[in-house]
This record gives sequence, structure tokens and C-alpha cells, in this order.
Amino acid sequence: MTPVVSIIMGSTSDLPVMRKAADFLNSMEVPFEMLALSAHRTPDEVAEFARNAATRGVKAIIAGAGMAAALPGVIAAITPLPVIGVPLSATLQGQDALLSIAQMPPGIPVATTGIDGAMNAAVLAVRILAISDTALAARYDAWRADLGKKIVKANADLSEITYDFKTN
Ligand code: RP5
Repeated sequence: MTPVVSIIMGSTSDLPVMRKAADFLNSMEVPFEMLALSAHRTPDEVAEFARNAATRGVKAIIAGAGMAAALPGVIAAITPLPVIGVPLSATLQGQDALLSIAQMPPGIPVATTGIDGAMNAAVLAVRILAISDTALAARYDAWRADLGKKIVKANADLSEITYDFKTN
């Protein structure tokens, strides 16, 4: 199988969060790869990965990083592919990484999720891929319809709660 999405992280210490992206891609039957690459510790390997990703058939890159989170931005500076950055809450509750990843200069965007938002990174990657893949779009639509059912159940649960002055 050729990977369509690359999930990149700076360290296996990022795996507990980044695994959520893998879980979602797997559930959507999207072939993906997982690689450890660090903008600061292995800069040459990051550049090589980013230069070759598109020609290897990758269509979107998810990159998670904490602290001085340069990884998504460095990849975006090299590849023509869409890069989705996941700020990780390694330090300062992830606010350092959030700003590092989101505040890219004009022309080199990184689509940035919320802190530790690896699942949403995968959801966004699926939505990008689904534009040109009707079978994937159908799987995504079915999953999304299920999300709505959670709210229907939540309303049923809330209706069980009684107060003297609660009207519904
Ligand atoms: C970041 O440095 C990595 O993404 C990770 O969040 C952090 C620390 O890595 P380890 O020291 O745990 O390997 O670039």
C-alpha cells in the first residue's frame, strides 16, 4: 500500500496524542505512514522527507510538535502539499507550540489544529482527500452522521433531568 497521508512527529513522546490521527485514518481506510522526524535534531532528514513526499504519492502531511514547534512549518516551507500542524502540550500547556505552528509568514501556511488536536488533523486530511475520492467521502459522511446522533442522545439524557423550574 502506498501512503496517502504522512503522520510526522518529533519524538515517540508525541505518540500518545498523534496516535489519534492514526486511529481516525485507519477507521476511514486511508493508507498512512508514521515517521519520527525532528526539525531540530534531524533537519537533513526532514528536508529530504519534505522534498520527496509529493512524488511518493503523499497527498497531505500531518505534523505534530511540542515546545519550539518548528517541524510543521519547516515541512511546509519545502513541500507543495497541504501541511496540518498539531501543537502538542509538552510544555506551557501547548501554547508555545500553538503559536509556533500557527504564526507562519504569508505564503507558507500551516493549517493548525487546537492543542493536542491530532484527531481533527486527520479529519481535515480526510476532508481534503474526499474532494476527489467519492468512496472516502461516503465513509466520512456516514461517520459525520453518527456525530449528530450523539447530540440526539445527549438531548434525550438532558430531558431526563428534572428541576422545579426546568421547562423541558
Ligand atoms: C519536540 O520536542 C517534540 O515534538 C517533543 O514534543 C519534544 C520533546 O521530545 P523528547 O525529548 O521527548 O524526545 O520537538
